[in-house]
Amino acid sequence: MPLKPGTRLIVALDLMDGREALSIAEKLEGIADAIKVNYPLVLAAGMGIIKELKKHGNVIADFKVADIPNTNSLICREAFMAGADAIICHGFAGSDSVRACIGEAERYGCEAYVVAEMSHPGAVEFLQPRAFELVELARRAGASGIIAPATRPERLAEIRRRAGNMKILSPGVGAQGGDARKAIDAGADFIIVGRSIYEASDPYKVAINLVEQMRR
Ligand code: O7M
Repeated sequence: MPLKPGTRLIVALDLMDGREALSIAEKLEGIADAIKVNYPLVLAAGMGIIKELKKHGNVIADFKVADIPNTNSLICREAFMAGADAIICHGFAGSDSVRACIGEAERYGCEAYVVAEMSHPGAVEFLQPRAFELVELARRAGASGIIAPATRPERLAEIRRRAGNMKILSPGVGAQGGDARKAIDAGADFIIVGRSIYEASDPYKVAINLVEQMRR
């Protein structure tokens, strides 16, 4: 199902234990607009975890796909067949590689998102100087949205101006120092939050608090 802004919260479950991930997903049902799975969880628990998590909401497969078009297609197909609603790919591999992901997404009635600029400090070395071009590449290829950093709200705002109708998913809130409200004010449609939710003694409380900050 396409991602629609409800609470605007996407929870990143970067856990190494499938049962723990499922237990948190269950607690957050209805609060998170989607659950994001990345390699740590899939490598530890297997691709079957995607179907299990789907019982509690939309699942985004954050495999940051960055290969030749044929390999990208094969990876996306596996993710969608496993039940993912969306895939995340890198744009730096080029427009043909991105189009391969979008093509598979369309075939399965799913979505593809492209990383424009990452949230960590090292992103300024290679990604940031080309981020606006990556936004343009994603827009032209027909991506559903892009990834832009909550850790740099001023960059997020610049990227929003260039993103047209594309949705912006913004990681970096909490553990990486970004702020939910500032990310939304800068133009993010969704925030992606991992550690500050799944490492909390009460993940529900932290999640609700973030959602309230974004509503204010
Ligand atoms: O809140 P955290 O820092 O524990 O987790 C953030 C999540 O977002 C984690 O799953 C990262 O892999 C992901 N992420 C970033 O932190 N920075 C990025 O630039 C991009 C992503 C991401 O989700 O890309 C799709």
